[in-house]
Amino acid sequence: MPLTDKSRKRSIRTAVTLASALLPVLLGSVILYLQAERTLQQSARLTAEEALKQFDLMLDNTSQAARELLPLAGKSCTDVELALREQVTRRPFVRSTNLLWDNAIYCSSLFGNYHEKLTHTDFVDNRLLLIKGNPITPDTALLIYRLNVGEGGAMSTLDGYHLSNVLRMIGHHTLLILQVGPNWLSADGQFHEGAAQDFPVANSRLESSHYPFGVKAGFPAGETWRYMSSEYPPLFSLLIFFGAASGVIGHFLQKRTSSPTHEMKRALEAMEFVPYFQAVVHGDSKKLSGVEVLMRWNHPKEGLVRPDLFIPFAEHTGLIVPMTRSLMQQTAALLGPLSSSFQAPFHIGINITANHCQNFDLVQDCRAFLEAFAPGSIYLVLELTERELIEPTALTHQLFEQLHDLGVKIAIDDFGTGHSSLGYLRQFNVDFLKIDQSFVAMIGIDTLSSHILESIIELAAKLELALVAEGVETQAQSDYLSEHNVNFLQGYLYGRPIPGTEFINALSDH
Ligand code: G
Ligand code: G
Ligand code: MN
Repeated sequence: MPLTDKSRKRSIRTAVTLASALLPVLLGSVILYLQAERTLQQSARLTAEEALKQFDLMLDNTSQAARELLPLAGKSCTDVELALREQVTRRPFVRSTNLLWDNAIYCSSLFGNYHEKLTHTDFVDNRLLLIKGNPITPDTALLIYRLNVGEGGAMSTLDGYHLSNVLRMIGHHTLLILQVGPNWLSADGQFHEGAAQDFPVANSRLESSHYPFGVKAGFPAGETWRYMSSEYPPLFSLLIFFGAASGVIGHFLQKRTSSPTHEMKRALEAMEFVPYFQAVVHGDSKKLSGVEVLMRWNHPKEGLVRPDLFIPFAEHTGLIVPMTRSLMQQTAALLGPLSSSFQAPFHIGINITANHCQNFDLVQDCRAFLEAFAPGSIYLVLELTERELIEPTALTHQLFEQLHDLGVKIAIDDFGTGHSSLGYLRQFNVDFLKIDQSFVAMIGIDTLSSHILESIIELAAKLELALVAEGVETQAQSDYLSEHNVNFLQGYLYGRPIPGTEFINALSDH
């Protein structure tokens, strides 16, 4: 393949292989990450629900004490002191009970007859208050439940120790806090003022429907990755396996798709094989007599590729046939519209190979080609190289007959380098001999080559075949060939092979 920059191709291929390996791993990781987030979200919610239920139960029990004591509010402390203590003993979470009158405690389970103005009056929903501690245990948070009727009231307090225990035990791996109005309690038993911040991962907040408090559950930053690394190693191994498999598949698929045949078929469909035109001039007047169509591969990455690099392969695979067809169609589309302005029949040379002579498709291709031109405005010349001669069979005999009937001319290309016999030249109805460039290059340099050249010229004259000299580069060669009556000249001296549009511009300039 004509691939000049192999290392770049290889690095692209490596990149594609890597991408096909990484893609499943990355996609899978994203899915696992989302799954882990979902799992943590559910876990946080369940934990919050569990804690809420537990706190509701504890408050049910505690509030019951206040409810039972409320009718005693206003009564003499000495008479009801025992009832207050009984509630404390009977109820597991109740630490103390109090009776109130006119927003002041007048009776307490701890001190009996006692007087203290209430310092906190900002109970949430008039019922619940979380405080940092009281004068007896200033560092243990307390949750106070209060009931009021008129001036009388009853309070029961719940020890923060029990609350933080619940937060710790239910929370386990989950971070959990209890929020009561503007204050909150963390699992370490610490009292905090202000609203608690949201947790970085899977934050979940629930409010009790019975009491004015809420709980918040969640996880510290980075928990999703920690969870994945502890729970998903088997899935990760599977992902890596899939990644490796997909990488291997990607690698082989690429190898397949970049096979030369595939690449050339792609190029054919993409119309990357384009015609270049090289002028052929009359030997005497040096006026333009026609062109030879030379194929070029306009490769998107490799640039312009010379035919010697891909034609042998195209011949080997038989792709040369559709490639030449495309070349003929493009040439017809370019030159056809100009044909009415051609004065003498314009020679258009197309190179064909033995592949073209295996069936009659070539006749159809030539007919379609000729139809694109004004009648009689061109000679279509098929150039057959002498390097590999076409075997004369019944089929080829018929084929060349039909081509002849169509008015198609035949040229033997690279003449002098092979060994075509007179019988061969006659059998294929040859019209032109194209003298190989190697003989032209030796004019005035090598006497033996000059002799061969002269014999070719004589032979052509005897057989009444027109002669074309190829590879004319110097004025001396041109003069020599004109003196020897060579009919047509082709070479850099008159013009290099140029793209279609350029050739048309040059044509219309003349
Ligand atoms: O165009 P360039 O100068 O590179 O030509 C190199 C060789 O490729 C020449 O031998 C020429 O005959 C051959 N070649 C160019 N175009 C075609 C084509 O369309 N078909 C075939 N079979 N050979 C071609
Ligand atoms: O089909 P054929 O093998 O005749 O193709 C002609 C070949 O000769 C093409 O490769 C074309 O580019 C090349 N060519 C045409 N004119 C000249 C020239 O003057 N000098 C040299 N060196 N090559 C030429
Ligand atoms: Mn040729």
